[in-house]
Amino acid sequence: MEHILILGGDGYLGWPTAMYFSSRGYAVTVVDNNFRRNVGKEIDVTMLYEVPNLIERANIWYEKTGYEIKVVIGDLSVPKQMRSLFDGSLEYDWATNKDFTGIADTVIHFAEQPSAPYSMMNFTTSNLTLINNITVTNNLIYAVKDYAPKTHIIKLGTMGEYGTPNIDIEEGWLDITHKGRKDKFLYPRQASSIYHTSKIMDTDLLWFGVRTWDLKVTDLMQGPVYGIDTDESIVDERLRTFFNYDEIFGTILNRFIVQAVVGYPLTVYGSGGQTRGYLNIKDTLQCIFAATKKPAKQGELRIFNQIVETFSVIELAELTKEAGRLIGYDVEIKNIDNPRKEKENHYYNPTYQGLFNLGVKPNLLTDKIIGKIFKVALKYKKNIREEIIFRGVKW
Ligand code: USQ
Repeated sequence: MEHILILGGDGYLGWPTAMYFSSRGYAVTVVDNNFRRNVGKEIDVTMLYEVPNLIERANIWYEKTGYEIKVVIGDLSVPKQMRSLFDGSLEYDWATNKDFTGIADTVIHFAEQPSAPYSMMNFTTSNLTLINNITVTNNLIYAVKDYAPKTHIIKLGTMGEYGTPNIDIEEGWLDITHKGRKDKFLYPRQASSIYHTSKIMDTDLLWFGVRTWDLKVTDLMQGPVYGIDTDESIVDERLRTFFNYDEIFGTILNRFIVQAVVGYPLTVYGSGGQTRGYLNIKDTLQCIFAATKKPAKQGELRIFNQIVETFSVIELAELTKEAGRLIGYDVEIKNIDNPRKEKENHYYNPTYQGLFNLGVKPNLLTDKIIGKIFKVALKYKKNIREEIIFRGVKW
C-alpha cells in the first residue's frame, strides 16, 4: 500500500486530494495547522457553508467508506513538526494499515498561504505569506533530503509565476541561445503579487534541492481552479470542500457564480481582458494522481503547466451570464476599477500538453458545470454575505 502525505490537507484542494487517493486504496496522511480557518475568522470571511473540522471530516469519511485518513494537526513552518513526518518519530496507529513503514512514497505540498489579495493587504500579511511559504518549502526539502530522499515531492506551483509575457509560455523550462552558446534555464518568472512571488521562490528552492541533493520533484504550475463537488464528496455533503466567494480567498469563477445568485453585478476588474489558464477541481485531482503514478526521476525537477483551457475575465463573466440565463437569472456584468496591478490586454499562449500526455482527460467548462455550482450556491443563498464580496484590496 503506497503512502501519500498531504501537507495542507484541510484546504480547498488538499481535502479533495486526500479523499481521491484514499478511495483508490492509498494510505493517506493529512497535515494542517488550520491556517485558512483561523485567518478567515481574523479577517471576517465566511464560506458558503460550514465545513466540519479536519478530524471530523476524516471520521465522516471513515464511517461512510471504511477508508482511513490519518490526521496530524501541526505547523510545518516549525522544523521539528515537518521533520517528525519523515524521521519515524510520529506514531502512526493505523487500524486498516498495520504494515505501514512510516516513509511516504509521495508528499504533496499545498501547505501555503494561497491568496494573492491576502498577501497584498499590508506588510504584515505580506511577511506572513513569504515566511510561511518559503519556510515550509525549505523545511520540506531538508526533511526529505535527511530522512526520505527517495520520496517524490509534488509541489503545487502557479501559472502566475510566469506572469503574462509577450512570448509563448513553455512548461517550466526555456532553451536559450546567447552569443552562440546554448543552455536550458527555468522559464523567466515575473509575478504580480507577493503571494505569486513566494511561489517563484519555492520553485527556486526545489530546483536547488534537485541540483544539490538529487531530490525527485514535480512542480505543478496551476491556474485558478473552480468547482465544488468531486466524485468522493458526493458520498456526504459534509465532505464538501471549502467554498469561498469573498475577494480574499475566492477564485474568480466561484465568485462570479455566487454573485449571480444574489444579483450582485459580476465584478470584472478593469476591461476584463486578463487571460489565465483554468481548470475544474476534478482535473486538479486527476493531474496530481497522474503525476504520482509516473513520478519524476531522482535528480529531476519536472514541471507541468496544470491548466486545461484559457479564458479572459470577460469571457468567464459572459459564460456565467449565459448559464444564469438558462435557469432564469438575469445576470448583470459590471467593469469596475481594477484593484490589482496587472496587464488587462496581453498576449497569452501557454503550453499545457504534459499532463494530457500522462493520461489526464479534461473536464472542460460548460453551462452544465456552471449550472451545478449555481445549484449549490442557491441552496446556501441565505449564507451569502454581500459585504464580503468586494473590499478593494489594492496594489
Ligand atoms: N478577477 C476579476 N474579478 C474578480 C476576481 C478576479 O476580474 O472578482 C481577475 C483578477 O484580476 C485576475 C483573474 O481574475 O486577473 C484571476 O483572479 P483570481 O482571484 O481568480 O486568481 P489569482 O489571484 O490569480 O489566484 C488564484 C488562486 C491562487 C493560484 C492562482 C493561479 O487564489 O492560489 O495560485 O489562482 S494563477 O492565477 O494562474 O496564478
